[in-house]
Amino acid sequence: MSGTGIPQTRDGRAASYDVIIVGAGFGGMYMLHRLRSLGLSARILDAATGVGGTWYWNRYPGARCDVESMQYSFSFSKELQQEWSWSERFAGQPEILAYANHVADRFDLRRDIQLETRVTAAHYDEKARRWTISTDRGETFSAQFCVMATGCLSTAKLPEIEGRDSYRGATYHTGYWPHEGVDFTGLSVGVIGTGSSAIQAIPVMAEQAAHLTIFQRTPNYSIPSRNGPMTPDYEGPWKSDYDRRRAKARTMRTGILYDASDANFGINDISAMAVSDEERRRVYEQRWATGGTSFMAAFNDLITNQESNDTASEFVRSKIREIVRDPVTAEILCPKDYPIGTKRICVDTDYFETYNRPNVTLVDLKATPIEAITPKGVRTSAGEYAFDAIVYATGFDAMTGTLMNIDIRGRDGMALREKWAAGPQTYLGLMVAGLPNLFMITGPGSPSVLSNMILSIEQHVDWLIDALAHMRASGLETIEPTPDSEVSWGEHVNEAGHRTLYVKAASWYMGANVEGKPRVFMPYIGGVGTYRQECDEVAAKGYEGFVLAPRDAPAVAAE
Ligand code: NA7
Repeated sequence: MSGTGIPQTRDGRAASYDVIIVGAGFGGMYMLHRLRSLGLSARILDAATGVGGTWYWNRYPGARCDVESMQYSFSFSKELQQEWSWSERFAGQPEILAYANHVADRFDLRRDIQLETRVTAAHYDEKARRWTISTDRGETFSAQFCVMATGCLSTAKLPEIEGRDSYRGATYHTGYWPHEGVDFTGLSVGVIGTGSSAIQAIPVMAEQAAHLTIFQRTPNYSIPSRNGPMTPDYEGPWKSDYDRRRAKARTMRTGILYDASDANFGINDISAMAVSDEERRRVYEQRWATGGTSFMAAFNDLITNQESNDTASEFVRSKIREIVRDPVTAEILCPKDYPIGTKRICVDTDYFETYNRPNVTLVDLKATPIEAITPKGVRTSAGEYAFDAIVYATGFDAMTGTLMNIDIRGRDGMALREKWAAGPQTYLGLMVAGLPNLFMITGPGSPSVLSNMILSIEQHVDWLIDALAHMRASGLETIEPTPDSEVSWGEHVNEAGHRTLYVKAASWYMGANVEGKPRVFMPYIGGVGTYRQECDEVAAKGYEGFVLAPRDAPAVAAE
């Protein structure tokens, strides 16, 4: 407390705000920017030493976005999108982090961002109708609103393997990569995991390390990115047609235009089973040659029809067998027990080709499981492998992990950890019943990880800003979903998931990569365009499904 009696933080600033935002990634920064236009006081808290969120942490070699740079970027400022130039079709992590820093400077955001501060708790004070937010620095902040811009893949996960801490060499997790980089020259390195992060890192690491041994539990489908330098011919039409293209992208299922010059924007709106074998193969070959996630838009039923999906899965397997020279290795790399696209499809540069290198070995953990990490390396049922370093590319406690790590307590002391014990429950992925005035950006129950994240961030923030503006104009103090609206939204999200093949895979979308985590399909697969309409309709109907209470309302919201 200061001498004036106003609570202050360690840098002597006020500790009381209209809004506390947790997270200085793209979601938190855009929220802060928009809040300023409403005249609300706000502060971002983030554990990192810099802005950028996921792009701050994920610095592993080869880290790259799988959405094209012209689209994985903010649309809210015409000046920003015109003045920024991307150097590649798919930007690498350093460039995306530079962009995040540019955004922080260009919009003068840093003065309201407090770094090196991890939020540990957020408790709702029903009497004051405010949130008390505590940090690992021993500070407490008070705010009317709390915005969790905490990202979907921000809690890295180490595997629970016996002896993990006994290893004497260096260990790294792709999601917490050292900022100074790692030089693997001349080293023998083990990599555990073959998800997106590993698939990007392995080709780069293999060029440096003396020997790379990859431990694969589940093979992944991966499509070549065909990444390359940005050319004026590509950038020009985007920049001169940005408004129309962005507007169109907002209506798409994933928020991405796969081919902006195509009348149907790269979506082939026909079933894979409605064409001949030759035509199907031609389409897949063409998508393979173009590269990127547009492969999954080759036909309109690849994620809903098993028979159609089988044709795409088999095509990718045929490509793996073509590329990888050793037939035994090729077979181990071929995914066979889940439909393509139902674990996040990977996008790579020379991933399968890397297995043709003499300094790369693949270990099939299905045949020879890991028994332990030893002081020297990794022991499988077939023997021990000694390494100078082990890289864990073992993923994240996705979508809910970061929120569950914060002690969030709402009305009547209700703990989010308990409420979500059987899986996340939200209304629109934006709010939780019992947590008034606490918002999530791209929370579970919204399209989030199934979409172009920056586009979805903008949609959530814009919706929230409209809601806050409405509340201010109408003298309203709190907003909170009703339990009924939360239940029916949950059913809608679940039904949408079960209409697809996604539920057939043991993916992090389903919580399957974390022991004991409930198996629930967490993102909303109704599509970005549909979801936007649903959110807009809710707002147009006076925030249907929410209770909005005026300043002098009794402390407990009525339904
Ligand atoms: P992922 O996609 O969750 O991949 C993690 C990988 O680690 C995956 O291959 C796992 O195999 C493997 N894994 C996890 N635990 C173990 C143990 N105990 N033993 C062996 N292998 C293990 O994480 P990423 O970081 O690659 O990508 C996450 C997202 O970030 C990605 O989708 C993009 O959106 C960006 P499993 O499949 O579980 O058998």
